[in-house]
Amino acid sequence: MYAILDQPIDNEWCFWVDDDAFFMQLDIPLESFLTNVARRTEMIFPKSPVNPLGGWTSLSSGNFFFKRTQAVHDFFENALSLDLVMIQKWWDTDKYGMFTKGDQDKIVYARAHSLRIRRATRIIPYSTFNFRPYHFDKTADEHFLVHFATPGISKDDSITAFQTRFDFPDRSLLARMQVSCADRLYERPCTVQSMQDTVSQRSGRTTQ
Ligand SMILES: [Mn+2]
Repeated sequence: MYAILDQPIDNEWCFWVDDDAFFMQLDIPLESFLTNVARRTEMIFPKSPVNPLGGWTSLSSGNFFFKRTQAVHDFFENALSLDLVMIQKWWDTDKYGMFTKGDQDKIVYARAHSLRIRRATRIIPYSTFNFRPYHFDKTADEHFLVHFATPGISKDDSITAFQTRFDFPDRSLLARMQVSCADRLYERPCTVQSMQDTVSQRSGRTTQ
C-alpha cells in the first residue's frame, strides 16, 4: 500500500501485481481488461477462487486495477491506518471469506465502510485474471496470470512444482535472492540477514 501511496495523482490506470504472481500471456495487453469499464469505476478487484481446502475471499488484493485518483489515494491511506485487531473483531467469515491478517483485510473493511468507494469499485470473477497454479492443466500459458497463493505449501515450493510440471528450463519465476538462498541452503541456514548480505554484495554496498 505504501507503493500505491507513492504514485502520482494523474488519473491513469495501473495494475498491482504481488511478488508471488506472474503474467503468463504476454501478448495480451492489460488494457484489454479495461474496455467497457464505467466512468465511475476507479478500482477493479477479482474475487478469489475457492481453493482446494474450501477457502475463499470476497476480493483479492494480489492483482487488481486501480486508477491513480485522489479518491483512490485517500482510500488506501485510510485503509493503511486501520488496526487489524479491530478488523478481525468486526470480520464476518460468511460474508468476506478468510481473514488473511494483512492489507487485503484492511481493503475489505475500508471498502465496506465507504459507499463512495463501493460505487467506484468493480468486483469481477476470479476467472478474469486471478488464476492459481491448480487452474493450469495443459500449458503454463493457459491463463493470463498465475498467483501462487496456495494453502498448505510454501510459495517457493509451489513455484518450483509449477516450473517442474511445465518443464521450465530454468528457475526464472523464483526471485534471484530466493534461488541464491535455496542453492546455499545446505551451506548455512537462510536468514533475513543472509538475504540482506546477498543484496549488499550484489549491489556492491557493505552491510552497515
Ligand atoms: Mn499474493
